[in-house]
Amino acid sequence: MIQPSPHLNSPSPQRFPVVIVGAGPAGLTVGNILRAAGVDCLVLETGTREFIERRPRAGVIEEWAVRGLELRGLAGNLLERAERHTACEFRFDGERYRFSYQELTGSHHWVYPQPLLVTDLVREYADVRGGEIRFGVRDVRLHGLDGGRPSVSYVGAETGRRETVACDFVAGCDGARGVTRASLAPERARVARHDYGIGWLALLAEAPPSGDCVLFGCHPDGFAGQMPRSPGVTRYYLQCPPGDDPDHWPHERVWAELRRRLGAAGAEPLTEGRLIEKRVLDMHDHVTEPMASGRLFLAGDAAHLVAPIAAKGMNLALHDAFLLGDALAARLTRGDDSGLAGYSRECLRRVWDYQEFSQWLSELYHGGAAGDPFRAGTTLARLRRLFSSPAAAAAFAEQYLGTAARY
Ligand code: RFL
Repeated sequence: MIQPSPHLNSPSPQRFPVVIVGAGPAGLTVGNILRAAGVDCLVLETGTREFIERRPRAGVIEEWAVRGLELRGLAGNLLERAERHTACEFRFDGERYRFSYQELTGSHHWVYPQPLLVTDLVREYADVRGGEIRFGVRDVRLHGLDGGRPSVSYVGAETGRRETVACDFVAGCDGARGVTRASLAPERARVARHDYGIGWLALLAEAPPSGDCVLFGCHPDGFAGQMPRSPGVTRYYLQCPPGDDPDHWPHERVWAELRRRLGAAGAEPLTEGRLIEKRVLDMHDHVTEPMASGRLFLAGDAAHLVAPIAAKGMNLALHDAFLLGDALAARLTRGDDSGLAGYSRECLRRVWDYQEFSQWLSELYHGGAAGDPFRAGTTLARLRRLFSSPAAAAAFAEQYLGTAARY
């Protein structure tokens, strides 16, 4: 709901052309693009700088997204430190099936932990490009989005007082649990939802990866995955009931299940390590359409959540941010409105494509464990087809890497 105009009790009301709510990959990328174009903006973030620089999440970044960051001067550390991945491996029916997508397409994935990317983006925004950012803010509210004079108010971390900032545009980049999405007029925005009815136990292990690539175990007892993050830290996933309690998964049980579900003839034994993160994620998606209303533009998880099944969420957040940053800069420096007018439509094409791929992939991962012999049969056929049909392999590679010529 749009809040009524607040009582202006900030000592010195301030003005920025753009207020960005949320300092995740989406918000910080928009901020960096605006600063590079000489546009002033303010980022408001509920967490502390230390918190956002450490929060573990994504790792897989697609090549087009890395090139987009590079084009905007934001990929220096990433290009130096990220790992290049050229293949993934499926394990099913007790066998290993390597899928060498680089051999097939010439394209690859990058693996760079999200906290490192966020650290790079904050440093560039605040310390290099002189962007303004306020951490630890509370109770952010948006006002007057439908008129020509919107504003954002929040309770400041140090002052404990409500501050108000006038602006021309608000970028809602505050993630899936943020507040900006709720400010879209309900009669103008539709939220489409999908619930997979599946949980994943998301784990981070203090251990080097077991093998040189991403592993997908499609097992009758449930999916298991391994995603290398860095030489000393590896992410694992185990399918579990939605809403399961992570305490049901002590160290021994986790490693026994991972060994079983990722086991295959000739596979290296898993390298075990201390579990430094253990949480249950319920797999669901949602998409808000359109992603804009009045002076508010949503980007990233604030607009669309895609379950981490296909490792797409941060990639979509970056895609939105490139479009929104460029569109706002064009509007504010040249009066060119075309980017903002087409923003939502342009983002949603890739968003829906990635949502559809996640659904397709979900059946590949989970169909064999659904307890339904018919689904187990079709899932096995789908898996085998990837390794017997060059056309199916090429289609999978294109979606996995996000390399379609058009969305
Ligand atoms: P973020 O990263 O959630 O950032 C939002 C920021 O907004 C702040 N915030 C607020 N600030 C001000 N006022 C409020 N009211 C606020 N409410 C929240 C938050 O503190 C935060 O700093 O959203 P953004 O920028 O849209 O980025 C999205 C990505 O973080 C997300 O899609 C990915 O992490 C998803 N994801 C993956 N994506 C990939 O592309 N590749 C992957 O390999 C991948 N792996 C993953 C993932 C997500 C995971 N989890 C935890 C759901 C693995 C996991 C386990």
